[in-house]
Amino acid sequence: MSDPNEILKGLYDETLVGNAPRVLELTEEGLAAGMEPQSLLFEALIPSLEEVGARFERGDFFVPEMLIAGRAMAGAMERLRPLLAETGVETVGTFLMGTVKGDVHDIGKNLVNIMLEGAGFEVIDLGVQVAPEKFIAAIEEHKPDIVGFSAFLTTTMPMFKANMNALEKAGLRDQVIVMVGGAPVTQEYADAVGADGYAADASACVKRAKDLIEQKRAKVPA
Ligand code: B12
Repeated sequence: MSDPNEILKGLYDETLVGNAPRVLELTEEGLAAGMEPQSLLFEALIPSLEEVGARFERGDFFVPEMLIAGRAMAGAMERLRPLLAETGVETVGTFLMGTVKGDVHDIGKNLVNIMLEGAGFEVIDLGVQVAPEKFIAAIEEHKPDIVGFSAFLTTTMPMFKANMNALEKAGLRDQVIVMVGGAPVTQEYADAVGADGYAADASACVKRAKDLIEQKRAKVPA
């Protein structure tokens, strides 16, 4: 198969049913046909996962379906990662990232990481279910420019506030820029917890992260 539209449709359909081997094959076929990695991601893989979420909401899909679709997408992401994150770019800053405690969703976070790496950030990923103490220890160790908290559940979003409190308590709040994000997060929520920045998607996150670093560097004399 080498027709781009058929490849995109195939990727969408096979991600929806969680056929990981076929998703990987189609990803290879798309790349071999000269398609852009971004096109595979934004025109097929992400819309498919959005449909998975919609079906879950309607009660047509359950957790296992969500899980296998997520795995199928993650397999393709592994293949696309080095292509999306072009190397050789000067380091813009250090970004420490993690999914908050109680939350295992990591596809959105991983996508943000890939885009940040591609834009020249050094990314330190703490993984999922990251407790406030772990964020604090990692900030003390790595001294990042930015820490990012990712949450995909309305029930885990309050962990942002818990993390902010832990930062205050450790005396680190002024030393690091805080960004928050994840499917249910809004600018209003980010403001309410006192974060410095929010972004709805990976490319907006890269832009906002760069702006926040520039603003901070402009304030602090070198
Ligand atoms: C795949 C998936 C799963 C997989 C996760 C696999 C994995 N490794 O991530 C599994 C099956 C494990 C899962 C489990 C659950 N899930 Co789930 N899951 C999803 C699904 C279908 C896709 C999520 C996803 O990866 N989307 C793709 C990415 C690319 O999303 P994105 O939002 O566009 O990401 C961008 C932004 O959010 C932003 N961003 C992300 N992180 C950050 C961080 C920062 C700092 C910034 C600035 C930006 C940023 O940039 C990203 C890239 O552009 C969503 C549905 C949906 N539409 O979101 C439900 C969804 C998130 N899950 C949901 C639920 C309810 C659950 C469960 C509670 C189900 C259950 N009963 O067990 C459990 C919870 C487990 C837990 N404790 O965490 C609900 C949440 C509802 C709510 N209001 O809280 C959703 C919305 C489904 C629904 N419509 O009901 N899930």
